[in-house]
Amino acid sequence: MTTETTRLADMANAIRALSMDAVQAANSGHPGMPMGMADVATVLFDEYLKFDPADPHWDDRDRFVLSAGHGSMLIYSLLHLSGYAHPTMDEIRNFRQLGSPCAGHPENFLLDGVECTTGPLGQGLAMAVGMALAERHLNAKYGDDLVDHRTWVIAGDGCLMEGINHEAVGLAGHLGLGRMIVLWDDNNITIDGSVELSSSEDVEARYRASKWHTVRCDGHDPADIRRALDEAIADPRPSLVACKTVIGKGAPNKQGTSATHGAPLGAEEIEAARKELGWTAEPFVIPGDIADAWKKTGERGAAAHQEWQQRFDADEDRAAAYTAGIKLPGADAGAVLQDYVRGLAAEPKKVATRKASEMALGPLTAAFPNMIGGSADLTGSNNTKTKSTGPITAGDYEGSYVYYGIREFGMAAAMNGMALHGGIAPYGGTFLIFSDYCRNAVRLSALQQVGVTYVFTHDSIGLGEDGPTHQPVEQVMSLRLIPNLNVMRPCDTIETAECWAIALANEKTPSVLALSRQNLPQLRGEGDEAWDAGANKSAKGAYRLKSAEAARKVILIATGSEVELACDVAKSLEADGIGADVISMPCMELFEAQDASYKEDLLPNVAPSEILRVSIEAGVTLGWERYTMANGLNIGLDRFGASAPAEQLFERFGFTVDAIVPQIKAKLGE
Ligand SMILES: Cc1ncc(C[n+]2csc(CCOP(=O)(O)OP(=O)(O)O)c2C)c(N)n1
Ligand SMILES: [Mg+2]
Repeated sequence: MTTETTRLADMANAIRALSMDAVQAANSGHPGMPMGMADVATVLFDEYLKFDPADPHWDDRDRFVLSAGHGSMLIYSLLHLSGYAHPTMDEIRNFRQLGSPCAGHPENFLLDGVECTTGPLGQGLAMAVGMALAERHLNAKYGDDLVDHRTWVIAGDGCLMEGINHEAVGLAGHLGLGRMIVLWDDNNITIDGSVELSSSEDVEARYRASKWHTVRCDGHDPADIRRALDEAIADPRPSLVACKTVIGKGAPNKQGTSATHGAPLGAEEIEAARKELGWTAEPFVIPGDIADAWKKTGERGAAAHQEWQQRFDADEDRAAAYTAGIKLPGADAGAVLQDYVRGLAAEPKKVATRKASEMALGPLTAAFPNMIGGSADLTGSNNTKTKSTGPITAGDYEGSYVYYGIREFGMAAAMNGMALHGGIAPYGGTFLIFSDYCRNAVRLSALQQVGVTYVFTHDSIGLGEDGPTHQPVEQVMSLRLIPNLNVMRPCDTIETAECWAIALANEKTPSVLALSRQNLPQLRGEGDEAWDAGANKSAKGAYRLKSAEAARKVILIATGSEVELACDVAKSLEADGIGADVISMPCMELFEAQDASYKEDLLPNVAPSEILRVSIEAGVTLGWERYTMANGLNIGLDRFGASAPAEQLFERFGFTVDAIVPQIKAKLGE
């Protein structure tokens, strides 16, 4: 072996040793994948990846995504060995233990260098599509001098088998994202055993059919890996590099079998592997010359980083334009909407909240060119496109609207990738009912703390004739179950604008806007003539829209399209001398975050016999008891809808003054 081959083999074996020892110490984890892909990852980091451990946030770094997140010890080893401040060796020793940033699967919020949270197979690769798209978009705007990086992915058989892979690959191929390169750990093994048990697919043919370039290599031969990577870089299409590997490579008795996938190798096999690899160092000790080799690898990118900084500094105007252009809207969104909202106060508009969203997006997308919108083939229904948002195409990445096609999951994951890349505020639409198609990506938005805005329209039986397959019943409430997700269901034009301002202001919390298909009257306006961001009532999650006139006996709590109904119910009750507050609650999560006195003011803690609390929402009632309490009244829909015009459905399912008022009176004993 040449010294160069020995150097690379030693470096790869350091990954193998750390991986098997950390998994053994934790008595849980996945040694097979890191051991199998150690050689490929070593070549990638040593010669190809543009990165600088001294500044993990350097904008023009290559993005590296470990889509096969179960192989987390691979990325922890790479980060540690190449000189990132974290993880430290102690943190690796505490792999999978409470307090260690070396979590079971890589979490973007725990470690610099972990670009996204992976583990749910397929989504890392799909997020990488968004990262690669963000790079091309910013490159089109600011040029090669400032934006010129690649997106590298390590993916396993599982990532390529998942349905989302089809969506991601289709989108990347269509958009010609040639700077995305997927290194497939083609080891022919999954948990159950051989891939042949479950798949006969010609993966490469599928990729080629989707306008990808494919190439194969021996994943244990550095020269062959280099050849394939060079070919992938040279090809203008996105590339799939099928790296033929042996899972668990180096463990003499278990390698090549699913036994190495997700269990410690055991003391005996680790002993045998140490012999096989010629690795004599103690667990968690890296011999000096190998540590030095890795350190050099980590220092390689400093020069490129410096050159980038010089280019950045050389042109002040360009640097300023870039810095301003990648700044997220944040709290400025409220200011941008001010004149628009004041205009609504002066001149109310009766429109669907999906239309109100489009109206708010008008000034927002004009003011913030880095808002990248899109829809999963429902642009005209989701009202997500504005005059300012031209399409992004393979020939022109400068636009700011993505035609995602019928790829809800792919869209949501790509939006996560764009947000994680940085410099972009993504939003995208589909019907609320199909939020279930992309739900795990919505969950990952929340877990990863990224500011993605989901424009989910057609939010109830109010969509009418399309029927129960399309009518959300449980979706709004079930989205509320996801931590760190603001689920907002505005009732009119002004609340919709307020919700947009909230969504953009919360850069670490994603938002769902649940919007109506049907027109809704504008209930707000009075007192909003001088609206500004500080007057955003929706920001408290709930507020009193109307106060009881007669002695208060009822508090009506409603969201979205049912706030109008709550107002009508209140009017009817007042006519009979029963005082009723109406509380609009566009966002439960934000209301929960308010202090006790604000909550107590809205929902005083008195017995239902004194003040009855009633919720009205055209969806499942489960969960509303939190606000209406044991003896409250919950008006909702605990069954599937039906196919008919919306007005008939609201009538049929009891969302009328005539149906609700008697129930309230009965509860009050009147
Ligand atoms: C969406 C999803 N489904 C199932 C799993 C559980 N899981 C983790 S790894 C794995 C097998 C993956 O096989 P492969 O990608 O070939 O990994 P290898 O065994 O080669 O390391 C499965 C089913 C998961 N993490 N995500
Ligand atoms: Mg596999």
